Amino acid sequence: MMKDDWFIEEYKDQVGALSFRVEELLFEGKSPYQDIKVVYNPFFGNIMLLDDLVMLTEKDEFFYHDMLVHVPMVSAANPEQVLIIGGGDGCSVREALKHKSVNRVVLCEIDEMVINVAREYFPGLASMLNDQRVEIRVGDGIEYTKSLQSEFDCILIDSTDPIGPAVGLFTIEFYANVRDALREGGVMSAQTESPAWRLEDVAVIRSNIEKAFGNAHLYLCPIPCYPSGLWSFTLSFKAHGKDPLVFDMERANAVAGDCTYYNPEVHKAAFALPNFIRKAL
Ligand code: AG3
Repeated sequence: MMKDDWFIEEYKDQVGALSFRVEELLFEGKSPYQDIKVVYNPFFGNIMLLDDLVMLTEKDEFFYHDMLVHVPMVSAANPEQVLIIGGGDGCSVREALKHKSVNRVVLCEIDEMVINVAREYFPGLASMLNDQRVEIRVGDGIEYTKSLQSEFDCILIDSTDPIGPAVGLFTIEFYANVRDALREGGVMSAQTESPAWRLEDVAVIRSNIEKAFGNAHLYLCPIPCYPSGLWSFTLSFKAHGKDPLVFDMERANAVAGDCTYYNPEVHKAAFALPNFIRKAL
């Protein structure tokens, strides 16, 4: 919500909030799925809010997108075809295309307005949406994945929180379809919420992923602009018995040269889990 010239994202049960001073409200619109706002803050730059939840800021979107994308990409055997569910802002597309092996990226975003707003208010972040290797599908990622069979090397679930239209993106059925949509050697990574403030939810989501894949490796990253500042992702392999700490070092080093957050050491360290999280999983 907005209060005076502050944007406030209230935390669960309204015990606290994350807030930014808003110098200017640049855009406000209602799509069939959500309320979309773009606000400007002199430190963070343009900020995208969906239903009054922070999705990204120009200044620090790199934490999230580097870790959502590069960890699975260097873990996949040979990522040529990439599917991104959600991610209409284009940042995950941009990161995926940093990998030389990629020849096709399908972006399946349910809300066309997110894509249009990204193009207009975040042109620097969204520019790779125009790359010729990118196929944009405006539609429901749940329905789309149902129709796929062994097609992608890497699938990235760049979703909003598990509310509204995104609830279905956190179910065993959906993750099982994602698994079927992967080729041999394929890998999935999903954003899986804050273990600091929604630990029970994180545990349920991770367990859903494990039920579908037979393996689910939680990893962490600080995200200063999301509630609590601590975020989780979950990596799963189509194949069984894979070690998440074994990945293509050469490709990891190569892409790290072009990253603000990601490097191979950060990749390994991200899988180290604090005791309270270990205990909950
Ligand atoms: N995906 C949203 C992650 C969840 C943020 N949650 C929150 N602020 N309560 C971000 C999409 C960016 N590509």
